[in-house]
Parts: sequence; structure tokens; C-alpha cells
Amino acid sequence: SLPSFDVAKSATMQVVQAEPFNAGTPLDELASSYIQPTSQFFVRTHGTIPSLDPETTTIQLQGLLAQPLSISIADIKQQLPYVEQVSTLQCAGNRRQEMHAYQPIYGELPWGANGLSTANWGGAPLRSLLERCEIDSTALHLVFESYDQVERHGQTFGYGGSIPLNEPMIEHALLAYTMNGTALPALHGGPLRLVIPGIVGARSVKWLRSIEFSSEPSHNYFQRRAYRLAQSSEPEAWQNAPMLHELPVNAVLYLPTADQTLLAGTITLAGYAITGGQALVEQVEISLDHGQHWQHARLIDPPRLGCWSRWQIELELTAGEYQCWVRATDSLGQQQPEQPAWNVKGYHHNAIQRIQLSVC
Ligand code: MTE
Ligand code: MO
Repeated sequence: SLPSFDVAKSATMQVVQAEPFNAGTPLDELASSYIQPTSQFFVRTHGTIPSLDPETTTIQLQGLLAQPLSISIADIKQQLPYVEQVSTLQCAGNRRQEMHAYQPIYGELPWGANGLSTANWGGAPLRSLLERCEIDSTALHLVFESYDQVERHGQTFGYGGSIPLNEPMIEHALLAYTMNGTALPALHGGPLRLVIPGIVGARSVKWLRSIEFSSEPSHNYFQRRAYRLAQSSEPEAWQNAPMLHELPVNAVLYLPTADQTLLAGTITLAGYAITGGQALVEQVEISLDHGQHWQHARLIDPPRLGCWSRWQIELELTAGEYQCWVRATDSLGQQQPEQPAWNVKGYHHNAIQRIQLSVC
């Protein structure tokens, strides 16, 4: 059975690591609704789950601004506007197992294609808080720190990360304190977290403690060392590796499941697609001949900024073995690569998925 949290998690959650707790939504449950109930929303934690008093906890604004500012969560709720917005969060490790099968990845959590979920988040627009600050023109990044405690290489510190101040998705970022209509549970970052749609989940910092205006990206381990696309573990490889930011375009098949018997005739394939930044999922296509011909799948959910879309297609198949390829294209014309862009930590796997189908 699952450990107990301040919110009930479904007994069917696929636990990727017990402590700290990390779990994905089973693919068939993920497929069954556009918005995941909080009990089924995936969990990615690196350290402790702090229990903070929403009445007394404050957020610090510091760094390159005219006057540092301390604001309580109570004041954020009372003084700033409240908006609700549906957004998908996706972990950089989503589909890591598939990348591992292509070339091994050591010491990282074995996520399937279920390291993502969608919720209706509520809170204050991040912009409404930033507008209270007189930001120095030398500030180029928003640096976030958390109230949790993470251990890495013998040191204990709060999780952190940053995004560039000119990131357009800041317009859609929330200081979230509700999730699916109720108070944001501690397990998902309550009393207050960031939700930054279209950007890798790692930047949607939970248990937000401070926002610093800085001329450089965060110096936190989770910005400078982890969440970079390094080709090797050598220090030089890390220093030059791109820091993860926008989510890549991706498509995943979740139906039929591996254990399903397929009978010749009409066979339904279904899955999800997602992309990053300001792009929208535009089309999902299926190929049964190694990418020579492609057929369009239907998008079940209309494309929305910062959200996944589910797709479906019915194929007439006779008995035999098929290798099915699925790929998404987004509104910027971005497509998925045929070969994985392997990296030491197994991040952002978005190579075209190839699924073996046996029809009898
Ligand atoms: N924020 C803090 N403080 N600590 C964390 O471990 N994990 C990040 C992000 N924010 C994390 C965090 C990562 S890697 C992801 S993918 C998302 O939170 C996951 O959010 P969730 O647990 O609500 O699904
Ligand atoms: Mo993540």
C-alpha cells in the first residue's frame, strides 16, 4: 500500500520510487480523462515534503529590484487576482525507459510514458506579483528556491531552478494554491507552487520560498548540474550542455496495451501528444511502413496552449505483425526525430515511438 500523504493517492499509482515518493498514473487511467483527478496526478519529489502553515508562510522577492519584498501567501490570496487554468506538467524523465532500452542510462528513475498529468490549477498570475516589483534592467532570469530539503553529494539544500525573464510563457504562469478546485495538497507543492505551462516540469517549483531577479540562471544543483542535456559525466560536458527549458514535441501510444489480444478487423489506436513553449499540437500521424506513408489520427481534445491532446485512429488490419510508428507535429512545424537524442540523464525522450502490434 502507498504511504499516507495529505491527499489520497490512487492505489493503482505506479510507484517509481518509494522514498522520496515518485509515481506515475497507469496509462489506461491517464487515457480515461483529459484532467487527472488529484488522486491520480503523477508525483515527482526529490526531497522532503514540507508541511507549511498557509497562514504564516511568506515568499521573498529579492535580487535585482529596487526594493526587496516579502509577501505572505495569505496576502497573495487576498490581494492578487484569482484565476483558474488547465495545464499539463511533464517531467523531463518521461519515456526514459524507452531511451534506456536504446542505450542504458544509470542511476535515474525508470519512468514510462506516464510522467505527466493535467490539472485545473488555480491561483494568482505570476505576472500580477512581478508587477509589484521595480525590476532592474540588468535582471535576466527569475530564480526560484523552495522550502523542501534535498540531499545531493553530501549537501542538504532547497530545490531550485530558473527561467529567463523574457520567457513568453510567464504570461501563463501561476502562483498556484488550488488544484482541481480544492486547496493545493502539500504533496503537490502546497500551500503554494509555480505552474509554468509548456516548460519542463522541473521549473514548476513546489513549496515556493523565494523569487530572485538575477543576471544569470540559478546556481542550484537542479539548474546547473541536473536537467541539462549532457552527453557524458565529465565536468566539461555538463558546463556546455543546454539547460532544459521548453518541452519537446512528443506523441505516445497507450492503446492497445501490451497484453491486449488484437483480432483482425477494426483496431483502435489511441494515445496522447504534447509540445512546449507557445506551440500547439497540430497533427498526429501513424505509419505502418517505417515512415514511408502516414495516416492522420483525430485529435480528441482541441489543442490548447500548455496542454496535452489525446488522439485516436481506427485501422483496418488483417492478421499479421506490424510495426506502428506514431509522430506529432506542432504549429511551429517541429517534428520528432527518428533516433533518440541520448543523454546521460535520459531527459526529453521524444524519438518517434515504434510499437509492435500482433494481429490474429
Ligand atoms: N519543486 C520542489 N520544491 N521539489 C521538487 O522535487 N520537482 C520538480 C517540480 N517541482 C520538485 C519541484 C519536478 S522535476 C517536477 S516534474 C514537478 O515538480 C512535478 O510536480 P508534481 O509532483 O506535482 O507532479
Ligand atoms: Mo521532473
